[in-house]
Amino acid sequence: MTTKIIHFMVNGKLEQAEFRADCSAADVRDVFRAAAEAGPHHILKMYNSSGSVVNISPRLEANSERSYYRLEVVASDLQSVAMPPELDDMEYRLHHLESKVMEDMGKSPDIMCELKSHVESFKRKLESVEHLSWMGLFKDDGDQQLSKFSPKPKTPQLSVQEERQQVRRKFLNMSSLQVTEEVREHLKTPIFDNWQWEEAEMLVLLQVMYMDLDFLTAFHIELEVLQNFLFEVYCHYNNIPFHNFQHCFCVTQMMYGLIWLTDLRNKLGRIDLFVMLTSALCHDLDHPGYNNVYQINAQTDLALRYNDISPLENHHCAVAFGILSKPECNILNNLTCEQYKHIRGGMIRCILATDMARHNEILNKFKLIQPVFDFTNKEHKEVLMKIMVKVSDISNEARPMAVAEPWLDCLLQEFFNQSDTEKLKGLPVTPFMDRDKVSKPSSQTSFIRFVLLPLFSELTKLFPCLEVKCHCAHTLNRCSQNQYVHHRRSSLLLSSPFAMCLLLQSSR
Ligand code: LUO
Ligand code: ZN
Repeated sequence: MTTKIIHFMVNGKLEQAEFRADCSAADVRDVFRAAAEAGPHHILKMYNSSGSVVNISPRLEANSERSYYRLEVVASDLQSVAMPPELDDMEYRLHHLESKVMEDMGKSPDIMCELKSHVESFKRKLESVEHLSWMGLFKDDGDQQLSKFSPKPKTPQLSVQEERQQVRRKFLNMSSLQVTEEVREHLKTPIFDNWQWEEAEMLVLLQVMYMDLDFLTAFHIELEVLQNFLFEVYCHYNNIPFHNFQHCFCVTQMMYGLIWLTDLRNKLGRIDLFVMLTSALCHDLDHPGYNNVYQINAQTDLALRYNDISPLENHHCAVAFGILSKPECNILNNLTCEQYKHIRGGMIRCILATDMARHNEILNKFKLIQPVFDFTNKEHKEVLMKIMVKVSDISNEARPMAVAEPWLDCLLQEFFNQSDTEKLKGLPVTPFMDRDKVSKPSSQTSFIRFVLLPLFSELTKLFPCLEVKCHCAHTLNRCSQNQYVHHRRSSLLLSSPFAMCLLLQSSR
């Protein structure tokens, strides 16, 4: 039986589907609906490589990976999704009551607005089937996949400000409750799945990290000030595909896991742990979604202000200290001058070190000192802290497949946004950002082989506990590009919950 291969892009991912000659129109539609993770009420549209709409049917022309179709979910006729009757009644009663009150008082009192926003948020909850899970009830991974690729759809009727206030209210309400021991332990492992958690829950977990490392007692930080600081950091990350608050949380959580995994609490002073965790938290503040190469080529305000020297990383650090300059957010308020200078210097060094243009400079320094590493040597500790923040920053690939995969799509989406803009403005386009040039498996395989593995294997020489008996790692060299995805899926075998699930070469 002859079959036909269709290559298409959906949610930032290049997919392919195979159809037999005799398959029905409904079969074809179901395959594409599933690939787009579209619900029964979504409308699908397919565009060919020249951008015109084509019909989704068995007569769809076969194509190649280069001339892929683009599959989009263009709308969801949610109005046809019947709300539970009691909710409709509630809305009706509310509307009727409001019109009555309007007659008497000539305006709807605040309580009415409050009630209205409660009904709206309850409605959204129903639609999005979210439920509280952080009290140890893990959300199952099944069909409640959050839409990972596009930035979180903001609720249209709530402004950004109102949305943030809602997150703040949820955060403060939940933060007084106890997190279970199971969640606390899970938080220290690299298999933590950020996709299962809402932003308000992440803020609670960040607070748990600061408390579990005893930073509040050690540095006389009032809980309310820490909460204001964490919420302000949340507000200063932008709603872009990759460098958003979720990325900040992942990097901070990986740093937290590494601190426990490498037993750094007994090798570095608590103040240096505080510098690393807070640097991770702040390292991409107010990222615009366009990297340094773009900033410099487009001669943006940031490039101008920082003379083309790591404009983004300088900005991230400046925004962090801008937040800390607000008394209600200043977690450094009760420190000695000595401590403040140490922390400020450490955060500046660590955040500036996340500029990937300096990757080799920093890694080579670490390679030099690693064989004779001395935990009492100031310079040695400073290099190690930079390495730890760098590792946390780019280690999505060290997480389980289901967690790492969506991050690569988010990253490519941000890179494609940038290269599209560069093409429009006639600016140079970075090859691995060009949607017409990049192939996911090959760019990722080379990133792992040339960037991530050398970094991790050097760190593992200092912390052997990071070594994982992953029998497949060395076969990474052998696997050809297009087997990358299949191979990686099979090779992330956790030897133990606390081992880094890394593709480490048996570098002995
Ligand atoms: C490395 C990097 C730089 C900027 C923004 C994101 C990233 N990350 C990644 N890049 N972070 C995680 C990952 C990842 O898993 N894959 C990639 N892959 C490609 C795009 C890549 O190779 N990026 C890259 C590599 C080296 C470099 O400077 C030495 C800059 C970007
Ligand atoms: Zn980052």
